[in-house]
Amino acid sequence: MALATAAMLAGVAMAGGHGGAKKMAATGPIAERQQAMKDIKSNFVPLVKMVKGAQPFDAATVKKNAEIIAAKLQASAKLFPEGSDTGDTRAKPEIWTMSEEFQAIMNTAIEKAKALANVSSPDQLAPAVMALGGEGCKACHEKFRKPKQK
Ligand code: ASC
Repeated sequence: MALATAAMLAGVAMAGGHGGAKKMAATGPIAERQQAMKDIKSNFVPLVKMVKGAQPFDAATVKKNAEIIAAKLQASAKLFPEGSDTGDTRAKPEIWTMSEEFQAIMNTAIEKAKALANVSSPDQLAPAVMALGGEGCKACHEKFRKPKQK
């Protein structure tokens, strides 16, 4: 558990590095889901900092951020319509060819976000953050997101 936690938190820290140059504002499901993922990330990062001890534990912030994450995951589940696999997107075709598995991971992520919202003590935080980041974010990205192109 300790090693897995450290590895995942390192991954999250690295994942925090992207952003950089702003692209032109776009519309449609691709842009909408990308914005949702950014919002999910910005709400997740403070909770990772709490796990690391870089920010004090605060149950109200955990609840608020996790509820936003759950709502944005629920919204994003509907932002992968047929035909939104081409253009400026790293979405893999498997999202549509294995859509049941994709939706199942989405549902797991939503479930884990809701569980995270119910965390009321510091000792519950790390496992709940790990479950969302690992079984939700990371599991889906590894299976259904293309690597970054240089
Ligand atoms: C993040 C981010 C992800 C997840 C993942 C969790 O902050 O951008 O994709 O956390 O790294 O393992």
